[in-house]
Amino acid sequence: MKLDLAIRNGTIITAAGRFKADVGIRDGRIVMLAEELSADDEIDAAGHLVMPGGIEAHCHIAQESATGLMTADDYRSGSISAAFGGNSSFIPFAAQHRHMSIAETLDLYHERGRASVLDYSFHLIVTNPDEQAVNHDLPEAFRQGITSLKVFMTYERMMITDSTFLDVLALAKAAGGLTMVHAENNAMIDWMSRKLVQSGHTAPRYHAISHPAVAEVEAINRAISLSKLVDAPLMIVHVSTREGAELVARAQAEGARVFAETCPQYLFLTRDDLNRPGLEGAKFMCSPPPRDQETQEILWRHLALGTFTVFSSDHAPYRYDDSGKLSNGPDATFKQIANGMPGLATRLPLLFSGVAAGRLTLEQFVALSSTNAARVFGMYPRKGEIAVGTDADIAIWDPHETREVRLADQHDGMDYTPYEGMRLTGWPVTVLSRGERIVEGGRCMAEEGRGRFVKRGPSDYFGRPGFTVPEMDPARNFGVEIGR
Ligand code: DUC
Ligand code: ZN
Ligand code: ZN
Repeated sequence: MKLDLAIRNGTIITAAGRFKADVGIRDGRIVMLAEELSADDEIDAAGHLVMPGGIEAHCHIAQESATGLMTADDYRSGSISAAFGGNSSFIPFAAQHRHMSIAETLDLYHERGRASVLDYSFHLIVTNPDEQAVNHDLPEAFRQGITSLKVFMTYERMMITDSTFLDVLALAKAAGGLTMVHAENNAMIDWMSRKLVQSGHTAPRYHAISHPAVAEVEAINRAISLSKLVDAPLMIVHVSTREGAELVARAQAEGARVFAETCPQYLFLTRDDLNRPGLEGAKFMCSPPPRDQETQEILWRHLALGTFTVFSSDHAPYRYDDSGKLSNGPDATFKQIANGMPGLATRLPLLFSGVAAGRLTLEQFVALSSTNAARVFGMYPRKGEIAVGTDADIAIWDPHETREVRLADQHDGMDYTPYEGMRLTGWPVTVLSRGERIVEGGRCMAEEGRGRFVKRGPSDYFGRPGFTVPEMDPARNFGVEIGR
């Protein structure tokens, strides 16, 4: 068979194992895995690792915050930055604000997504799950291949009640999808914040204090309990605490379809990073906030144990200027400063440092960076796998290259990186999307708009049987529709 491209002499790593083979690509897909392939166009991957391109499953691109601040990245710059970071596709959020219908929200983000160089989908943030949404708009979104939703348990302008959370969980379950949740107790944060601000504690470092670990732990416990009641799958995003991870692990051991994500900021930063002069600490403000070194160690362990299904950047880019962090001026309190930090390009090199340090195997790296996201978000095996028939979405890594993270090397719209100066070993050298080189030799070769919307299917729940609450037996009572 005539090939368009052959990747020669590399070591292929998948979530299931590793082997030496060449990769034959034709019409954007992998068509052969064999020894000694040849093509007119070849990439020599000797000494390099050939892995599924990363799938960034949590990032905020061309998204207005609840207070109207626009992120510093649109789909062009965001996707290019992600490509430099070893990603071949990404799933940003399409965020409903309360004055918008779901249909309007999706139209808006489909328009924004057109600029992407990566293949993309959206998780739909739902802030107003009224009758029209639950009975019509959300089922329609699932039909269009948007099979994951996100809800908030905090932020007055975004949060939903526990009761509507149950509606969303049951609905997503019936459609074979997945509900994601930002789990923090709103009242605890609000109460802490008021006390701090009233007593003049307004600097960025008080942001971390106003989001205590217990606020996350309480909300994770509640979210898991709600998902158990209706036996519905749940993904807890950006878990930052030891007890939070332990609640997830326990629910998984019970068979519940509970999944979780953690992010680089919880492994590489601590609350001390917020403690800088003036408003400088705002660069490290995100919710939930970074914790401490002991927690970092425990979260690394839960990554290796499989408690976390995905490792995402939570790229939420607000510049350190008046378009972002400083939009409320130099005297802003921590409550008036946008939450979030960049990380599209650094997520995978940071995670790879865990391989170099012996914390993770290469196979775990692939699972956490790509394959698991493809599975749980309904894109597998087309994405996230190296096998005959899959999209040729491939990242070729040099596991020995050591580089320092520097703002000057970033391609996003930001004016800082929280990881400035970190020396990391292991970097992507060539990234392919559907067989096309999108990054090579430090250059982006992709044309704006080449990315395609990926129509996703049902989630793969990793064989978890679910968790049935006896009182909620749908055969005997008025239960929410919970077909398996
Ligand atoms: N939650 C996120 O998922 N990202 C940024 C800020 C937030 O609260
Ligand atoms: Zn969140
Ligand atoms: Zn986020």
